[in-house]
Amino acid sequence: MPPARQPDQSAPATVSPTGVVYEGPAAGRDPRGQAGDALTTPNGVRIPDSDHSLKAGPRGPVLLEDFHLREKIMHFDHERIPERVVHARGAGAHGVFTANGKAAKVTRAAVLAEKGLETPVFVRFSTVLGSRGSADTVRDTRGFATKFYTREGTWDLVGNNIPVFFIQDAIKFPDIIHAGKPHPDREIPQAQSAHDTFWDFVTLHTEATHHTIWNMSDRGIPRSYRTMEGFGVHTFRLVNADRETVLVKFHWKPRLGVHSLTWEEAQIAAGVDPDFHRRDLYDAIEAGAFPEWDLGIQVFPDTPEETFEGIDLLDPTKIVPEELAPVQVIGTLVLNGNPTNFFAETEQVAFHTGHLVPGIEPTNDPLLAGRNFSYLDTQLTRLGGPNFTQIPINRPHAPVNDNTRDGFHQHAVHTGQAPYTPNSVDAGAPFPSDWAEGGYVNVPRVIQGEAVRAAPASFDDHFSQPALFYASLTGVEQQHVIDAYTFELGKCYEQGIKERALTVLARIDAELCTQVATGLGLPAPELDPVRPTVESPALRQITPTPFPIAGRIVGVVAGPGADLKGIATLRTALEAEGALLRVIAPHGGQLVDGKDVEIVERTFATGRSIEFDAIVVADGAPKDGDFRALVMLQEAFRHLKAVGAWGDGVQVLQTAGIDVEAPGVLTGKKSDRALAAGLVGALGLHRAWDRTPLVSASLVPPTV
Ligand code: HDE
Repeated sequence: MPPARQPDQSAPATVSPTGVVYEGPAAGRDPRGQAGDALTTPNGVRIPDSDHSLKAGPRGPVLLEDFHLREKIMHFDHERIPERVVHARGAGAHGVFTANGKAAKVTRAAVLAEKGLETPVFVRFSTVLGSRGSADTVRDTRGFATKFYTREGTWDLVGNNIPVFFIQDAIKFPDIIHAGKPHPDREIPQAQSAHDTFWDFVTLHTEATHHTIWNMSDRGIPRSYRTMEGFGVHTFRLVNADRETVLVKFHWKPRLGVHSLTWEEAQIAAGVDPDFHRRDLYDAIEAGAFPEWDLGIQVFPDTPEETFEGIDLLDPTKIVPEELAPVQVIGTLVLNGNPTNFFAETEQVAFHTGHLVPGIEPTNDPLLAGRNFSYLDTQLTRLGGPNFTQIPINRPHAPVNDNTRDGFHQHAVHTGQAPYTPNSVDAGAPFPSDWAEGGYVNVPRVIQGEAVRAAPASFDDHFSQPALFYASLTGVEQQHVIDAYTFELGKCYEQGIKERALTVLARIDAELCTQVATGLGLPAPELDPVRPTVESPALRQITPTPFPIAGRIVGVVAGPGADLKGIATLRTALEAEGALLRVIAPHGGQLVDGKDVEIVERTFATGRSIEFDAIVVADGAPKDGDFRALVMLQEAFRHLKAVGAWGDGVQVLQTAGIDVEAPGVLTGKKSDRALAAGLVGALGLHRAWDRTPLVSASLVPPTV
């Protein structure tokens, strides 16, 4: 135990920052932010007026003695902290991770190993390139960072939604980020990779090819944070109770499946709802549709070569296909709480790859080594000093007795006189822990080698895995990749960069290269592509398996005179599956028919197709051909969403030019069980993929 205070020593009263004693969560209201009903200064002085400065007469000069003015403005002037240099835009949520016990064989970390153990977590999702206020739906990698408040200390798994990274060595990180961020002269484009410097970098550093093709696939524009996979990217070393080690890669598998936006949807959303992913996450949690992921590991023997089936496990640009090493589920994450305050939690949360607990160790992946340096550094600048672990969202849930002292924003009032070990003054405390006592004791490893600035030869293979990825996708997904490269490179000005990019694509797949070249109006270089001999079906997003539809949103176009009973029937069926129904009408207010009442949640002016996973027209909806309703339906149809109608609502579909026989179009005489079941089934498949040939959703018409 820490030493007791000396008899002659006193200390600040044990009050919260608001001057009130905090009695813990059981006491109900939390007085640590605000207390009392009176408006006060930060020092608790009650004030009569916060709208007028103290002046010498109503028209006179402001007096320097106005301490309230000074304090109020001083604090406001300092409300912002530096945004994250990368991953500035994000959204977070609280949750709980429950281990299923299967990892006990491979790790001693209780958070992963102890069956049924529930560990509180905070997760922050993010984009990489954009500023704090940038749009959610841009094409980019997404961060998936999880802080586990384990009883053995804090463990952070700071991953992404793409299993590989752009670069193999941390020393290049400033370079790739400088290339991806807006150009330094005009500071445009914001949150975009579709510009010269990004493509200049990734075509000169072809190790980036694998990550780039994932970005150009639908993974770069997720439907929702809830429908993303997550990956630890690096290989980690797990250590079990017998001090045996294995190498592992971490995977988060969303229970709702992996789904994306279409490119047009992503672009529309960036304008009409830049908070699209943030809103989706918060709304789902508020509605009780708690997002869930299974945490899985791929396990590899810890051999001296650190390879598996010829794949270098230290190379963060390589995956190990799941068909070679299956992902074994070891626990489940549920996000069940929104933050109370964005700044205090989501903005101030500080992740660090070096936050590890006994049983989880890093490997020699050179990217991971650099990260272990970087994340502490960045917190010093962002959070203003070394005591950021004392900020509420960063506080460990394990006892801390660390002998660090002082520094900016020190909240602790440490007792004792001997903040060092061993000591004979404070009765020796605190004491080190060995392996048996739960100490973080590294597994001994032999480390040798010449000091060289070099990478292993296996790191030189830059094309075989991008080719495997492309070959493994379905035809529809491949077309999206072609569209994305054509768009992004089409936004570049430098001819040389586009030509170099085509030489990279030529190594991946001849057809991909030819189609992108056609779109750019350039000749396709003829280079021998890597021809993958196997495919990895696990890399596909489009699968015939329907997924749960919790949190999906169905818009119902209605208006005065619409069939409100039919709407209520449909809502009941959707809510039974955890989905939501929102009524869209020409104007706000309520729709009333006798005792039946529906609240209009979106109007033709405020609603847009991208908010809905499916749109259905109710019997009795207006037939005046309002273009806003028609555009909404046409967009949903073009984006391959389920659309439908019952009763005379079908006429509205027809006015919008929608073929009611097309795949994914559901019609019925009434809003009945069959219509609801059809809708639930269609939502579970995410999109009516076989409608693709009927709509011109592609930028580049496929060559025959
Ligand atoms: Fe990060 N990264 N990173 N990164 N990263 C940061 O840390 C860095 C890398 C990732 O929601 C920063 O607190 C270096 C890979 C996520 O708060 C910074 C290198 C992966 C987040 C930083 C990498 C990531 C960050 C910015 C190369 C996926 C957001 C603010 C060696 C596995 C965490 C901060 C959050 C954030 C540095 C590479 C994921 C500057 C030097 C690889 C999800 O420290």
